[in-house]
Amino acid sequence: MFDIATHPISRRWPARHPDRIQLYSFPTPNGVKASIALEELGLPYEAHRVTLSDADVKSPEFLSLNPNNKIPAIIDPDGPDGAPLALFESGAILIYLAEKTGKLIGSTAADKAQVIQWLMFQMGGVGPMFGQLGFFWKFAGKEIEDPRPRDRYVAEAKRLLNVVETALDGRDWIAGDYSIADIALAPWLRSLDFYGAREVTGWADHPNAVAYLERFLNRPAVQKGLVTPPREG
Ligand SMILES: N[C@@H](CCC(=O)N[C@@H](CS)C(=O)NCC(=O)O)C(=O)O
Repeated sequence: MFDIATHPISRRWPARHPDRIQLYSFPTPNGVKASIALEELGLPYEAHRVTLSDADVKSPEFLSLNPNNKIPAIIDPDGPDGAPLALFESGAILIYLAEKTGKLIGSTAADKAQVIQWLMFQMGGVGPMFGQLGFFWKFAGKEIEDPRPRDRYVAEAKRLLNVVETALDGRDWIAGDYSIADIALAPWLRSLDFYGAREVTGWADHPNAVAYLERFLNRPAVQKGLVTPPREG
């Protein structure tokens, strides 16, 4: 059992409201999953900005919470059996928060299995592949002359986009009802715009996905979660 006040993370990012869930994050597609879920579920929380710079994510204080040096991470002071719980990996955080509240994770065992299926599809497929696409299309990897890595991730992103497009036929949300699977998936669909990769992946030719993202972005909790914690300030 630990105390938020004495946890090493608090040396750098002290809690003003230690009774609330502490969120350590930055508004990237993975980071906003946690803030959007907290907003959607109405859980009181305090957000700390941990940038992607080594000075933050590789600081001893942050590594004490996530040895994998990636945002998001949380501490729930009121975890299972009332003991504090520290957690990293956005998918694990989404499942934990949904189970804590009994919301956004399906109401039957079959629904829950579908939600987890699409959540894993995002965690193991869309996130890593779109992330690599971003690297090879927009960031440092675009200077690499060999076109094969770029082509590979463009093709994989297109393939995944088609899976999403087909799955959304006749449904508003990826697993049926709105769930943590949407909170995981939609921010990554949004990232194609940030990567300047809408055209190359044929985004506009996927009307179900386009309407889905708009539906998601219209939710007030999503709008709040997308800017929490603020990038600057
Ligand atoms: N599988 C992890 C991935 C998290 C992740 O990639 N976070 C990125 C920002 S989107 C990060 O913190 N990068 C900093 C670094 O790698 O140094 C999750 O879903 O939580």
